[in-house]
Amino acid sequence: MKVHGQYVSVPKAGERANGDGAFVRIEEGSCALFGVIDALGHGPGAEAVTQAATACLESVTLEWSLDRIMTLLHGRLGGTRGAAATICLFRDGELEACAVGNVELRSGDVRFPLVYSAGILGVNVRKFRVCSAKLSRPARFVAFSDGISARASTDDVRQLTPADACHFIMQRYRRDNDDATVLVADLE
Ligand SMILES: [Mn+2]
Repeated sequence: MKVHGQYVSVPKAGERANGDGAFVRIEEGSCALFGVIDALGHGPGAEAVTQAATACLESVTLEWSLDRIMTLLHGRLGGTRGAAATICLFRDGELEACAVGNVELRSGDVRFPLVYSAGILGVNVRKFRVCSAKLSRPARFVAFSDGISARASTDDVRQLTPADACHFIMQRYRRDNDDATVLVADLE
């Protein structure tokens, strides 16, 4: 199994700080953790929350369950304004995903009925809902924050590399009144 992931993240028009963020961690043995984070609001305060979330996710061991990773992240963001995030853990041919708030996750290749967890990371999440799918063939996943229109389609970018797909979606579907992030991960 191999993982290839790319993302693009930009602040809202006229803003230098970015309250959105994304990361892709790939470890030997074909294990990967990746996701998109959208802190509440925008500007420097939101950017600080997203940076704290990314730092937490960059340092966590990938031997943990996704539920445990989300619980740690929730604790780390305690006392902040909070964030929405969709985080994915790919291990042994199986993808697990957990979405708190409205960061979308889509795949045109496998049925992946994501159930969103209610609440705000760092503020109030009662239960993390983790969805999983065994991948028996290559699959592409696209995650994006609400700075990207929900009309964005994974079909449009089927033939593009992950980097080109990110740029295409950003150009065509970005709403410039919010920070915007798109991440494309090919799992094969
Ligand atoms: Mn947003």
